[in-house]
Amino acid sequence: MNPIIEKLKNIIQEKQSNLAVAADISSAAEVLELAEKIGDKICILKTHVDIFADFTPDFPTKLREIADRKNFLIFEDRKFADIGNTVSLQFSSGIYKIADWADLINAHSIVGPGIVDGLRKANKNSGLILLAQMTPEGNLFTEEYAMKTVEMAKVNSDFVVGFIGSSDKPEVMQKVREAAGEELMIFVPGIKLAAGGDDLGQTYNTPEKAIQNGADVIIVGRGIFQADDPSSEAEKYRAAGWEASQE
Ligand code: 5BU
Repeated sequence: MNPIIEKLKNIIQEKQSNLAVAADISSAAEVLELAEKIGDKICILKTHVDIFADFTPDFPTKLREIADRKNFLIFEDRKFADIGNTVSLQFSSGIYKIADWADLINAHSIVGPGIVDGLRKANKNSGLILLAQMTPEGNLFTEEYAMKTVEMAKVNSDFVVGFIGSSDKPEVMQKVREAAGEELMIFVPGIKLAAGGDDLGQTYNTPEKAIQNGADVIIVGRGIFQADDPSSEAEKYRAAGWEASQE
């Protein structure tokens, strides 16, 4: 088992928070400000570092300092999707050097187990999340694909920590939950207190629904960082996610 799983489960219990915030802001400086504001409420801060206009190599160092002080993990949502050799380079090299700082990363299983091996080759201390499902309308993920992804995770459980799941096909997520066993975790984006969608195909479900379907961690982006007061909004999602998990 990847030790990141135990670390994350401890954070969730200690902070009574299964909330991950997706900081999809195009300024690294603003992401650091957001992390200071909401850091006490979350178990994970999820980044897309390739959207920053102002990325510098000290961003991960600064975010790490906040993460350690406020006790949350950093998840770089890079969604690797290439041959093993290429993803190994994308993970370790370039401007971002994700392997040096991300606690969690994710990858598409569509390319086969070589992607897991390629990422493992460059891995230092990260845990890998495989995409068993996605949230957008009209996505091509099927039940068979999700279950094969679970199999791929199980034979790589030294490195893989769990799955991205989606409430848009709740029956599939429930099957993933059953097949995943106790250790592997399910991370679910597409969460808002008011269900619905956006104008680009995103689908939203409530924290309660995601947790009922088997989510261990709920991922909320615009619902929190676009609020007038992200900190009090994060507290609402933290409470909703935690209370649902206790039922
Ligand atoms: P939102 O603002 O709460 O819609 O942001 C959702 C985040 O989760 C965003 O960073 C997406 O890249 C991410 N995401 C998703 O929405 N759906 C998926 O299936 C996966 C990731 Br995988």
